[in-house]
Amino acid sequence: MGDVTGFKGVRHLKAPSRDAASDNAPVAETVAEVLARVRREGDAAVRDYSNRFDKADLAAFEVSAADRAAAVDGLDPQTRADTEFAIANVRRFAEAQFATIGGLEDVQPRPGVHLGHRVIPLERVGCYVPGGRYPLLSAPIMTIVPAKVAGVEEVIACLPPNAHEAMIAGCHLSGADRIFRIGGAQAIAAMAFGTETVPRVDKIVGPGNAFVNEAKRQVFGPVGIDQLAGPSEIYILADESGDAEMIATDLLAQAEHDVRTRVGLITTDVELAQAVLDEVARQLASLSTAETAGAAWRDYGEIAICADEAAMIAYSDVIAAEHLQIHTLDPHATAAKLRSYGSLFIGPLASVVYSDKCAGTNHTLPTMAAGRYTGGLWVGAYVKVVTHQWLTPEGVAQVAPPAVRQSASEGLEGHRRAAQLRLDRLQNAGD
Ligand code: HSO
Ligand code: ZN
Repeated sequence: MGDVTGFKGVRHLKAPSRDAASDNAPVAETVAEVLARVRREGDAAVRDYSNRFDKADLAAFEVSAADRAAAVDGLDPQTRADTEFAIANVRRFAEAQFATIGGLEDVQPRPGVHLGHRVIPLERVGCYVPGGRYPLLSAPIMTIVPAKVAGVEEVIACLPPNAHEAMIAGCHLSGADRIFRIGGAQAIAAMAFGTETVPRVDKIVGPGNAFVNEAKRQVFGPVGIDQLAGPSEIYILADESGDAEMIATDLLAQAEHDVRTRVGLITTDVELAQAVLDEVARQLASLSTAETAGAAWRDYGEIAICADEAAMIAYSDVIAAEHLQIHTLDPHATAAKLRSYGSLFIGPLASVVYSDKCAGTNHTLPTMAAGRYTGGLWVGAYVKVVTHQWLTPEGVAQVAPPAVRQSASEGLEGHRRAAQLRLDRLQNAGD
């Protein structure tokens, strides 16, 4: 066991053998081509790419009201009830979060200088709903429900043509205004530029494969995006109170997503580290998704042993895992010391799987250390906070003279004139 990280107080029982960030597929060129063609040719290009990439030959991209109803009818009653349970929880939490985002009416940094801000929902948002090997029924809920809570007028959902029917039901029950069977980079292009049938949106949210991600990166600017989603991640911080079976189970629960899932244990307890290593191997033997989970564990699995809690926290903050579980004697005290993560799971009863599915916090979270500068998708991502001001003559008397001087010293004569003009007008009016 060497100090592979070079991180003080941290050594590895198992180090990852690959670096997720450097594994980017060479997709940029293909994506640029798709974007340019959809922009130029609209629906015709979308149709062509759907044929080519998704083997889909659809008469219409948009899911009709009848097809939406059929998809919902096709859900078995328990799945429908579980979906509605999840929607209700995500909505309640989003509503409570929304209540914390307030307008600001009248702040006066100086007499007569009135400043404020307004919270304005985006007009039209596009939610990309991934297909993937397993239909994640909670995926449409996490992007569509908070958009509606924020007051977005029109929420568009795009999902691959071959996506499971239940995903269409999920989009409908979550409140999508329009649903299109379009996937991949062509979906991002259609929503970013607009086509004959797909309206142009103001912001695109939701995770997807490497092509979707790259497409979001390339369209960003004229259209907003939430974040770039990498493969899922779970890290667990544990001391001697950690339960090896539970920790291994939770690690493998996310490892089964993708062969590039990053999973790790950061612990102060050497015996627990060894027990988790053994337990992962034992559980993999009977896990039906072991091919994926095992590969992820082999390449990206990590068990780091820390000299003390401070080293554990410092190391965890550098990793900034998408999901971070805390299994320590005083998990709330540990939680209070952390500052970089996507979402936190405090104590052994809080498992990532509950939040993945239905607890109510959003499961669209920052990966690849983006947790150092952002949290996950939330209702606040669907609004703009925009400022305004108005001035009285007293306010002009306050701000004009410094603005005149600053403009003059910067050599900006036009600015100086505009700043001076109001002073002159007020002066003349007073004469
Ligand atoms: N862990 C995934 C979300 C998910 N997993 C949904 C299962 N269902 C990304 O946070
Ligand atoms: Zn998951």
